[in-house]
Amino acid sequence: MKIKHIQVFVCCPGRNFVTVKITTDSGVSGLGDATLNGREMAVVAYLEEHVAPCLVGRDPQSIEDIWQYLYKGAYWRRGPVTMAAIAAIDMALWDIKGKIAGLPVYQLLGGKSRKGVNLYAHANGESIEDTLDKAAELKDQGFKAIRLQSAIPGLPVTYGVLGDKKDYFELQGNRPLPPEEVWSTQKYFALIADLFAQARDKLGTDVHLLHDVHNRLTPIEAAKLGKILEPFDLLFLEDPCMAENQDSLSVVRTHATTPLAIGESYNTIHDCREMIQNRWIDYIRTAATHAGGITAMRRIADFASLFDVKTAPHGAPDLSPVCFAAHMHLDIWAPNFGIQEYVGEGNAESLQIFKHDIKVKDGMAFVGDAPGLGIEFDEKAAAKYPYNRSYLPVSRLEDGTVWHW
Ligand code: KDG
Ligand code: MG
Repeated sequence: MKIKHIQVFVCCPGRNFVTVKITTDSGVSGLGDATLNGREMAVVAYLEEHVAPCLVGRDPQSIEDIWQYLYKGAYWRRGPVTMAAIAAIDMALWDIKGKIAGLPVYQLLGGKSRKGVNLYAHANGESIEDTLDKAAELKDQGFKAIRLQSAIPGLPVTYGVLGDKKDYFELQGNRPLPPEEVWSTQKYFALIADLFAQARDKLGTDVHLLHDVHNRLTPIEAAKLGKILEPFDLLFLEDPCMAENQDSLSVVRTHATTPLAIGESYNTIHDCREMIQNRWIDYIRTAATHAGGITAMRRIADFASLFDVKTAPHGAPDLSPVCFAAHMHLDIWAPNFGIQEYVGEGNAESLQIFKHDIKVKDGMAFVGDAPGLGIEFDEKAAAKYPYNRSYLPVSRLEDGTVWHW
């Protein structure tokens, strides 16, 4: 069997998604997600110009060899563009292998380690009250883990809260240039303990609470936050500080027992190796699309398991349903799986394009038994929603200094 052709589709059913389809000479095809929010077309060019021509004619079953060929062979290793391209090819090859074997991908990984995949949902509100009303609704729907984000009084827009957007699946910053947002650590600290104190009062102790800081704090501020939140028993605190220096997390660790999660923007095992082997984190949040596909995620999960670190894959609305399907197979297999981020099944436009057999009930997802990844892509429906250039926002402090978004 040989790879016959590789196509790259870009569609925008609310969010931009880059989808790779590999077709073999026997007619079997596979899908991969290559979406890199705000830099989509760089990955498209990388795939079309530099990857696809090298793969036509190769054996699609040699997943590991193709992964190594693209990673080591290019000389230029790592980075979000390269790794999103490798990831999409890798996912599509696992999809093909499953279809050839007549097995869902989780069976190829080693089978199920659990009956379903625990999810955490998002409660985002314009005030503490609004956030907690939404959290109570999610709890009633059966979610046992909820991420809380609340607008910060005195700031026009807050990360994780809708602000001027209609819904979560709408483009962020659908404007000619990146929107700019203002950040104040002081105003954030004035709100955050109250959010979690009131959450425990209203929601009780039988629900897991989570929170994403989105890299806004310095290491010592993050340590202070971890300590302040200890009484509210979070499942995890995500991205408390930017950890380009991985040992930033050791500062947080020294002062607080609030569990830490990081990794949604990391591209390889090397980006998180030190923080895993030093046990500076509790959950690794790499995504199949941004960290090199199923092959790389399996390696990260196995490495993390040696140090009691659990997996908690990124599940934002800017990862396509193809990535979510790949995560389902990894999550149901990984012996050290922790929890999966879940923002809903997507909008009506996206559901026309991506058809899958994943069922969500009582805060848990159940992966189907279709061979491969269990996801289909409707090319005609996708063509109705062309690419729409958009950017992630840029953050500035109140004095105008550019800050971490
Ligand atoms: O593209 C960036 C988003 O995916 C990110 O801001 C979402 O932090 C995020 C999360 O935890 O879902
Ligand atoms: Mg995050």
